[in-house]
Amino acid sequence: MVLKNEDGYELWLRYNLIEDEELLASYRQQVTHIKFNANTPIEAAAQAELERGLDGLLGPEQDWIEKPSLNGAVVCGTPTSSGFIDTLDLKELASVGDEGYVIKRHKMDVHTINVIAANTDKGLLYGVFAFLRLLQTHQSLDGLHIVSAPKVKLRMLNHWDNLDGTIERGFAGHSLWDWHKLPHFISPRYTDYARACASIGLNATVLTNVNANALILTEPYLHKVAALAEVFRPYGVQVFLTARFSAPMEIGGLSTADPLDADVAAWWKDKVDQIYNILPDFGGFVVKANSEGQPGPHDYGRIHADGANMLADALEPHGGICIWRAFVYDADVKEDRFKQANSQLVPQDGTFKKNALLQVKNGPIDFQPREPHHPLFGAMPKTPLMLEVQITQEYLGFATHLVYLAPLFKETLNADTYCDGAGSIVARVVDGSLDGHDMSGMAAVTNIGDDRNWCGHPFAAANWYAYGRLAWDYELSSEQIADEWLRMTFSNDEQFVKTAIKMMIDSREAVVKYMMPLGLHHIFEVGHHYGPGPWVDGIRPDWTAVYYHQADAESVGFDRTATGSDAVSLYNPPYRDQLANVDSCPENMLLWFHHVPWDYRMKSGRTLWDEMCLMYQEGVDDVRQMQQTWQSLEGKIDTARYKHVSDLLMVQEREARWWRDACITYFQSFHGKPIPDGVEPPEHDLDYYRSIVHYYVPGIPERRFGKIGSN
Ligand code: GCW
Repeated sequence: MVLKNEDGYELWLRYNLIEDEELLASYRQQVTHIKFNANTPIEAAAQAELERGLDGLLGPEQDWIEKPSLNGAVVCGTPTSSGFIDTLDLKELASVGDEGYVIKRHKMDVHTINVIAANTDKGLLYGVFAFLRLLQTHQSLDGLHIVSAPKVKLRMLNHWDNLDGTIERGFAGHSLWDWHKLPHFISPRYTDYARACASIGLNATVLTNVNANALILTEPYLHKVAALAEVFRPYGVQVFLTARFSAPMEIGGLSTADPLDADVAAWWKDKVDQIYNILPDFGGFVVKANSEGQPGPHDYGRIHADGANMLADALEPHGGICIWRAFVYDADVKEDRFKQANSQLVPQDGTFKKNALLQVKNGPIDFQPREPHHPLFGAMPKTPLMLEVQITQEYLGFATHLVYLAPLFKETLNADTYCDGAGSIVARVVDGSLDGHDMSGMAAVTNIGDDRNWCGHPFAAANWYAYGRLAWDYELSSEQIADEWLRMTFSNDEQFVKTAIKMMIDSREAVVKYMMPLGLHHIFEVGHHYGPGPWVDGIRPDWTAVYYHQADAESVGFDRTATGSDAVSLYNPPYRDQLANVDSCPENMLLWFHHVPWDYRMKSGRTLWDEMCLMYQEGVDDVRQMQQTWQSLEGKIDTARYKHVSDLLMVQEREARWWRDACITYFQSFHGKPIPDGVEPPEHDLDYYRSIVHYYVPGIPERRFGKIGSN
């Protein structure tokens, strides 16, 4: 059977007629019509989605609304919107809060009814998408009884989108937000964006880059923002904006942005009042301050909390929140960059207003292929800490490499901070349960652009999907999430799903091996970050590669034990002691914490040098395995998307060799040791790799390109 080519626009919300005749007949017998008393815009959106989904999946000939009997009905409602739901007296509703839902098959006399119940319209919206997901993934409805509620309150996307339409670290085209035509032209993509977000439980979006542009806070842009918010509102997606700390000077005419200056505080209060006049359900601000050249309170001898609290005070009367990024480090400070966020922020624990949260990256440096969990998690019990992860693959192969990130996200979520004994995992810091915080949140830097398939690589949308599913329930496994996404995006063919899941799971370790094995980190090309650059030096040390690997003729790696920067002391025992001891430090983190001789004996018995070379080779071989796996699936999905992935895997294999050869020749130049058997010899010499220059790499807006020394 020739499958119709698809362009990926529908993402995982493909409601194609179920091909399995038997299953289709069974579903049609179990699901015959809808009873949904939609009173609010969100309920209307939910009802429309349910009709759209059932029409697509079970066939358009059904008249989904008009049926007198309850048998086979999908009854959607809250106890107040539906008398029937009220009579069910569902005890589980007490545990699902404002956004959760209950889905069950309810037997009443000879009838069997499909119930989607919630306490609010948002819960119904999420319940409808969850119900449709069951059909999309061919789940049995027999004995159905799902009770689900989000573990984290704020489930947010961060768009590093600039007002000129470029996207910082974006590799899937230009920004979705057509600021020039807004507010009068509303692209249909905005609705599909909101549907996709709601389908995975995302409830907040930050439209603008954290390297912020104050213009977004001016009235013309606020009306443009309000037009987007109007589209997102029926899908429960709340709008936030990035606030440029120097805005009072740039658009307010003030001579200072000092947070302790009364005129500055008054300016922000007036500005926030103006925003809420235009956008009554505005979420609040996300702020990058005193980091990588962004303005902030330090410019006035103030501390982070002074800045965050000034904005929090302005937002508080409107119920808004201030999210202050903990991605702070200073070129003029000689301290190990790994430690600087803790040095700056831990002393301020407990001084932030109750409507201020800190947004903390998964690791202490910067979204590397593998990082230890950020030591701030567990170090600031009095402050709600949001987790920030990166979906866009700035350091993981752009939109060219197939890298499934759920295992990376879960590595951090499951990391034990030991701050309150064993089991004090990052996820429990983030969901607020460990320290009793009411506010909780996760944020992800999106990979979304205006490419037709939204994320560039046909598999990149899996990371948007995985982030949403984990922000709702971080206990979901990477495998289960991949299973859902593959079935909804491509096919329910069991062989395809099982095989592709393994390829996705393996892709996470593969990229670490062919880019930065054994704890190597931050060895990418300067500026655009595309490709290897272990030789990068000569600019501010913490933006070079040599600062992080510290290779010489004898040894390699960053000593972060007591004999070095002592960054390990930021962690709690037993993790701290495990890391500090070279023999117990996990080998995949070795060079994060130790400066070891090239002849150091690894657990395999091989020297570090031989192990590193073999790891690089293994990474290349892993990509070749992905190519073979994908070839075995030809014909299982449409030709267009099959070929798109095949072609990109060829690039990924070539670039994996590029990373391997550039790094091996570079590190070999220090000690001249032979490359071990089993590792393909580099195709060129070091000078060749160092001479490679790329122009107009995506993700670096023009204004930053070529300014060597930009990070
Ligand atoms: O990952 C780095 C990127 C910058 C980014 C910065 C941040 C938005 O190279 O492009 O700036 O982190 O997280 O603020």
